[in-house]
Amino acid sequence: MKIYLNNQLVDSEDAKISVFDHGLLYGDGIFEGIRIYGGCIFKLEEHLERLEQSAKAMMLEIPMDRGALLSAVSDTCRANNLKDGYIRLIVTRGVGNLGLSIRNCEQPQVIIIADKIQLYPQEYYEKGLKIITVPTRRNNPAALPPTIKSLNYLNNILAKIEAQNLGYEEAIMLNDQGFVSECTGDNIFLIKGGILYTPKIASGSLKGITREVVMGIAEGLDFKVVEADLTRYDTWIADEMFLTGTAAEIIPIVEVDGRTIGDGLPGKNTASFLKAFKQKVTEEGFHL
Ligand code: PXG
Repeated sequence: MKIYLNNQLVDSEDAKISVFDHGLLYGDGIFEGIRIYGGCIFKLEEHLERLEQSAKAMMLEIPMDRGALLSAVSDTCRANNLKDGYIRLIVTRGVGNLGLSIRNCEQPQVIIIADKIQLYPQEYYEKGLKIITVPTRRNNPAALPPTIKSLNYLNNILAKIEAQNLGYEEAIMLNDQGFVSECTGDNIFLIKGGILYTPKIASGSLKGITREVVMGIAEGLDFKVVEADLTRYDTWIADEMFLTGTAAEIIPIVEVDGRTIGDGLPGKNTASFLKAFKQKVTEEGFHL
């Protein structure tokens, strides 16, 4: 496998970075998870835009412009003959000394991995997923904006550990006001009375690219979309519920905190959203 590292494609055994990289020492870096479907990179421009915004927010200078990043991502896919899979684009603060200051980190590192995707078990899509609210709250945006897709995922990992300790695979995270924010690696949607609801970004969620795509699909399916302050109660009484993310695409939720959602089976509307999404990924994208 070829890895993109510092302007070149190297063998994975040679793709090594320094132990003094602040990405490792402090989680000081950013990333994007991107899908490639049938040789088309899905929403590449949107992912690059979010990466640039994450960089700007943490005063990290990506040493490449949009065009160079786009070429590097597609070159890495081509070098690995990857037509369907997962692309991990990472920018770290780079090598510095043992201190938090970013001033001595002179060269941010750009790393691109293009590999096969580890898909979620088919069972999740057929039977739906049961999830649970966990005590760990989503980062307060005033402390660490969840809109920055940083290498610092400990908040989400702690929530995932709590869910797994309780026998669940995914967790609902609330914000510090008690409103629903997101899951550990996916955005949340629910359908109630023919309206599609999702937590506001201000609730402390990532501005998911799949979330945006789903909101676009809703228009075509004649669903009104409302970004709202949602409570646990709102999720319990939903007619349908699903999660969205680059890896997950759209996963139906059939139980929250022991409460059955709808009739306990993946919802019909959820299936329509997934069908429309699948269609989009084959029709739209950046051709290699
Ligand atoms: N919230 C969080 C916290 C995420 O990490 C999403 C929502 C969904 O965003 P997108 O833009 O993907 O629709 C994410 C995305 C991984 C992996 O390898 C994680 C994500 C995406 C792809 C892979 O764990 N998280």
